[in-house]
Amino acid sequence: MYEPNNTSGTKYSFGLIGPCFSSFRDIDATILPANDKDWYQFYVEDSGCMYEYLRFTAYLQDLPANYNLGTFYRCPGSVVPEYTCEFGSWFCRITGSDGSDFHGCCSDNTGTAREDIRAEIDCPGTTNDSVYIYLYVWPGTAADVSCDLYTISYVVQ
Ligand SMILES: [Ca+2]
Ligand SMILES: [Ca+2]
Ligand SMILES: [Ca+2]
Repeated sequence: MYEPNNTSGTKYSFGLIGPCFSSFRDIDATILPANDKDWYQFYVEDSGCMYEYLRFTAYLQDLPANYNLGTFYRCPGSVVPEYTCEFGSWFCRITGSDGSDFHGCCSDNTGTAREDIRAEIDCPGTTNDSVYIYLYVWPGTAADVSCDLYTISYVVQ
């Protein structure tokens, strides 16, 4: 139901999340056919009742093969976000389908191990911490493919 979403430009958009309450969601989808990639996006609006930063947690689990998770953050305008990468995730930057940079946290454990990411995200120079969040799932190799579902669970606080 989320396809086609193989690039940052054709991501599936969930639209607006929040404001002012914790938000949870599960996404169940497949990596199929081989080399499928899945992009999702949503927008978190800061209407003044958020903390000084946005805390975002995502888990990619129930993996039938070696899949990996990236989460990328974009502040309004061209402001580059400041953020941490926790739960064993690492700072990563990739070039999107429109040629622009995506800054975020990635996790690429081996085998069918789950991928966990937590980030505290700040848009510097403004008290408005509204942020676009992108989720990116990609397979380790072309052999990492299955008709069984993976699950992304995420929490915005
Ligand atoms: Ca897919
Ligand atoms: Ca896809
Ligand atoms: Ca993995």
